[in-house]
Order: sequence, then structure tokens, then C-alpha cells
Amino acid sequence: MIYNYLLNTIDSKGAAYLILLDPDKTPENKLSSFIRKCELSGVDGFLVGGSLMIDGDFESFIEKVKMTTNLPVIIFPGEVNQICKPADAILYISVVSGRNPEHLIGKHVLAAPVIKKLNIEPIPTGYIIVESGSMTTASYISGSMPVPRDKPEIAAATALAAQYLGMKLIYLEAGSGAEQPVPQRMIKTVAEYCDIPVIVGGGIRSPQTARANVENGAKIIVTGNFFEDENNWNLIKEFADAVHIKSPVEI
Ligand code: 1GP
Repeated sequence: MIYNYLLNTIDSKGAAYLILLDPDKTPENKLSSFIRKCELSGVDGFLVGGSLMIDGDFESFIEKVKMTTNLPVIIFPGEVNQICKPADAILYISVVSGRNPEHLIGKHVLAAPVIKKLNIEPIPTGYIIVESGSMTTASYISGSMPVPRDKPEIAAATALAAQYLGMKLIYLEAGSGAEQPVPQRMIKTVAEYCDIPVIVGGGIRSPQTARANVENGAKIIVTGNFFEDENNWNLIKEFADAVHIKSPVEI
């Protein structure tokens, strides 16, 4: 079970570090060397997905990722058509910060029979989009208003509602390539207020930010954009070490 793997990783390392692979933005000829580098650097798994799929072939991309690594491959779906084998699990995301019924339950009705048929582990996840400067793709595509940056209490109440509805993870999302990452005060408020692990992603561009997120209670850190630039690959290990707060590493 991937959810248990995540919980065990959080338990043993203090927090888990996942890298988001967007099929539209990851050149296939660099995929295996990037994945190898991630494995050697201590990354705990991969999310695969994107709000838009323009050029990428999702299924063949997932196949290539799975052929290249034994780390968990978790679908981070932008659409119902992004559900396929051989992924290990899927974040079964409900955009609880918004009030768009399609992204609260509508897409889920369409996705559920596909997930069952393919026997992929669904991980129910309350997705909270946080205001981060300018309008993000996640916010625009899902038609969901983000939570204001200076209203951590709204994020906390939303997260608790998601927990009470039975969700297993909370995802605080600033949006891919966000100008500003999720505020530390919001992470701390949400993490203290609810009992399920909090994922934080969007606009994280330094190991220091990743570490501060974990110190404030984040249990899973996601980065995507930053490593789309090959010049940054030498920092993957620094990010992983920063997230793994239980490991005795100086940053
Ligand atoms: C986006 O949280 C992820 O959904 C990652 O964001 O690409 O900005 O790292 P970045």
C-alpha cells in the first residue's frame, strides 16, 4: 500500500520528498538520467500529472517512469483521462477550497469505476489551493477560488472538514511555478489543527524553504518546476536532505 509507504517514510525520515514529473515538460531523452539522479539523492517517490496535457502521451510516460524506477509512481491527475496502469496509486483529489461541484465530486464519479477496474490504490486527498501571487493553472482549470494567503484559519477549517469527510491527506497547493509558495504560517496553522499528513507544493525553489515547511509541520514536500532546469539537478540531494529532517545532515 502506497499510503502506508508514505506514512512509514514520514515516520522514519520525518517527512517524505516527492518529485512531480509533468509529461508535457519532461523531455523523454532526459527522463531516465533524471530519475536515476533522484533515486541516488534520496527522493521517496514520483507524482506524475499536470493540469493540462498538450504534447505528452500520459500512459506511455507512466510506463517509461515505471520501467525506470522501483520508487512509487503516484498519479497526480489533472483530468479523468490521466488514470492508467502501471501507476501504483492515485491522489484522489477533491478541490475542497473551491465550490465547483465538478472538482468536488463530479470527476470522481467518472474516475471511480476506472480506478476500480485498473486496481490502482486511491488516496483520498483534500486539495486546498492557496493564493500565490497571480492566477495559477490549477485555480483556473478547476474554476476554484484560492484561499487568501493571510487567512490560515480558513485553510485550517477547510483541512479539518476534509479530514472529517474521511480524506487521508491534505495538499496545500500554491500552484505549479507559483510566484510565492504556501506561507509558513498557513502550513503551521493547518498542520497543528488537523491530524492527517499535510503535503505542501507549488513554488518551492530552495532547500531552505522545503526545510522550513517541514519544521512548520508539512509531512510531504513536492517540487516540480525547479528541476525542469537541468542546471538545478545537482541540488536534488540538498532538497531531499532538507526534507528528511530526522536525518543527521547539515544544509
Ligand atoms: C504543483 O505542487 C506542485 O502542483 C509542484 O509545484 O512545479 O512549482 O514545484 P512546482
